[in-house]
Amino acid sequence: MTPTITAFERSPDRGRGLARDMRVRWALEEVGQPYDVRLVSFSEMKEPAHLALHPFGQIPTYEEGDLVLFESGAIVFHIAERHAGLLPDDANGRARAITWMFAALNTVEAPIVDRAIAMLLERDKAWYAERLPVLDGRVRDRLAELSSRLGDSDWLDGAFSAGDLMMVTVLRRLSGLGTLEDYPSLAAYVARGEARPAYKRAFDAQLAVFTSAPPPG
Ligand code: GTB
Repeated sequence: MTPTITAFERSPDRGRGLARDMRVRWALEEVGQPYDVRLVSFSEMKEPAHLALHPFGQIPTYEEGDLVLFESGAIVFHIAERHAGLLPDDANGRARAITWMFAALNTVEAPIVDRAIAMLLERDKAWYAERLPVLDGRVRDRLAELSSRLGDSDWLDGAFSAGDLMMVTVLRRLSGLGTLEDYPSLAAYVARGEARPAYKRAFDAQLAVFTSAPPPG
């Protein structure tokens, strides 16, 4: 059965692949599972039909027959569990790859999002100039630790896994901010992810949504 995912009708990132449908598209491409995409506007996301799929009125969602999922981490995990190619066969390797998925979402993405939200929504606050370096420091602490663990390896734990897929998409949230460039091994790690054929197919598909969309209004 062909799954259907949801994505922004018009992503604020203008097709840079930073929204969270990108990680789901990439996972589906890695395992060779065709998928359909239903595009939703910001207002549609808050309507009952979409809220029935996603309690928080967000993208991405995933529908496959009777199964409806939300949360990009849960969706990628589901795809990785049902198909070969994103999780190792041995139980311990599998558990470690899943650990890296959680680390990407809970430990690395959280401070990156905190900083992004501050930069987007809190610039006019009196305390912004003091708070930003604190948030930036938390991001950089995680990047230094991750870089140290990655060392000279291509991927976080042996062969490429769903853990790397998640970590690369999380680190890509830093694109264009000049932060990742201070951690050359992580910049190279992200570039290795972006060079994968499945990544490129997923990226092109989400970019096509933006480039083929009519101008707003
Ligand atoms: N924890 C959830 C998950 O992992 O699936 C979070 C889902 C989420 O944040 N979805 C966002 C959304 O639907 C889109 S991805 N937002 C609309 C809303 O909440 O009303 C976050 C995102 C949005 C835009 C950019 N960008 O423009 O660069 C990057 C990331």
